[in-house]
Amino acid sequence: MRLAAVDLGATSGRVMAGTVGPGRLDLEEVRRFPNGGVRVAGATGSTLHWDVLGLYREMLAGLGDAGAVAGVGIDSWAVDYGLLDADGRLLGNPVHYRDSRTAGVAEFVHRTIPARELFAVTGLQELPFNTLYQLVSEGDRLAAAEKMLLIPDLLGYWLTGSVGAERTNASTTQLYDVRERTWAGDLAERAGIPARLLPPLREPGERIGTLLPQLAEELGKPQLPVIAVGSHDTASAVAAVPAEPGTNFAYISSGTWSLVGLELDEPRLGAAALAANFTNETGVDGKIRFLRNVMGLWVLTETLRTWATRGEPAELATVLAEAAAAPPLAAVVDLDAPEFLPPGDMPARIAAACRRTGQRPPESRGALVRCIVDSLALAYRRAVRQAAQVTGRPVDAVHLVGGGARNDLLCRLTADACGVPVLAGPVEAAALGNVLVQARALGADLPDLAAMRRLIRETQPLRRYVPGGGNWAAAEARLSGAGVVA
Ligand code: LRH
Repeated sequence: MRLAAVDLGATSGRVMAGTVGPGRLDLEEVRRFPNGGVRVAGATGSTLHWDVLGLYREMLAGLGDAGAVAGVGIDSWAVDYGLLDADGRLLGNPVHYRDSRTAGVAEFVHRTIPARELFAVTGLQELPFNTLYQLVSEGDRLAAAEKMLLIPDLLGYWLTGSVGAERTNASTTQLYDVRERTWAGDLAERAGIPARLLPPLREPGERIGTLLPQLAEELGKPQLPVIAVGSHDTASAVAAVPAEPGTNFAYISSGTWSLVGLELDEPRLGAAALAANFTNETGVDGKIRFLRNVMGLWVLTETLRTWATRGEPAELATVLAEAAAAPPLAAVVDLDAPEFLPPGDMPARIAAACRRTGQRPPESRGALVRCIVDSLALAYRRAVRQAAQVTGRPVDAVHLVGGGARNDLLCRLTADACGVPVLAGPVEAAALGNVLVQARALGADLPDLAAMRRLIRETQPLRRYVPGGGNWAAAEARLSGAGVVA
């Protein structure tokens, strides 16, 4: 069975064709295209948007190139959305979660709904860009809106004309009641968000519809079913973690963001989870993704972009090789600090963070990249340990999936920092999870997550890293500036 997976990340999107059969799972890249923010100046300051129509065009081109497929599923980064009016027209261009429009909004909302209450209902990590805060920042514009569609649901709507909200992504909005498994409509209304905006929920594996006749004709794909998958890319990626049943594993979905945590059957909504700022997102088959958002490879990508705009471009492979040769743990920064969230000059921000904590800023490119990768591994260590602590579940191995699994230095340092073996791969976990959920919906013999994961283990190349050394505990202490002589 051949299926098309549309997988949209914050820095690149792709259309993949996956072939699934007994003991068989192949993925072929049909089309890859860049994605990112588009800054548009306005009378009251600039706004960082997504080019959602550009993504739609690329998706269609990719579907055209994919040839004969039995289904299509779409997953993307979470939290962002388009608003539709009563006639189903898009109201304005979707805004990027890294835009500054949500500055101070969380604090404003907490005056009406305390953070503790928000967490008790939604189980979500406090992030300034949660959909709840983004919607509140729309102000009066919400009056004109009839429905809010998350990005994959919006693209699915354009393909089929069917309005809905796929559950895994809905669970990232901070408007979803994680215990009741429904929208938290009352909570939305109290925050000033009309509950009518929240579309009916749909499950991963549900059929959204078939291609609208005009598109079906344009693409030469009559009656092509569009299937809801784990439309949150992280939900799809976690579904594709090749864990063996019965093992105590943590996962790291490592891309623009790094999502670090455990798979649970029930949410953790207690004080310890709140204090550790963990999230309880919903996974495929009703699992809970108990995880923390760690800033991720974004800081490295943005560093390369900064160098390129200065006319000093660098190849990723070259700077990673220099980083591997640079002294370990010479300087580390807290990548979760808010200053690393917006686009900008990361090398300058890293240097400032080093100075603030009494460390000497990296002096070469290799040292700077080493600082980023060391800091990322350190953030993984903290999140893995906290997840184990808060849940009382030991972690015996870490599965690292997504683009980061390609980064040998990162995988090695993650094993060192976490002190347990790291299994790296698959790189295209989100697309594979997308394909597998579609395949099951269309009748493949993949009854549960264990069967999907077995197929990944049997078919995808994985690499194993055993922990080496490094004084990670001391490095961790340095993040706060403790114990350092400047
Ligand atoms: C990763 C991701 C993550 C979200 C962020 C906005 O792509 O979906 O899980 O928190 O983007």
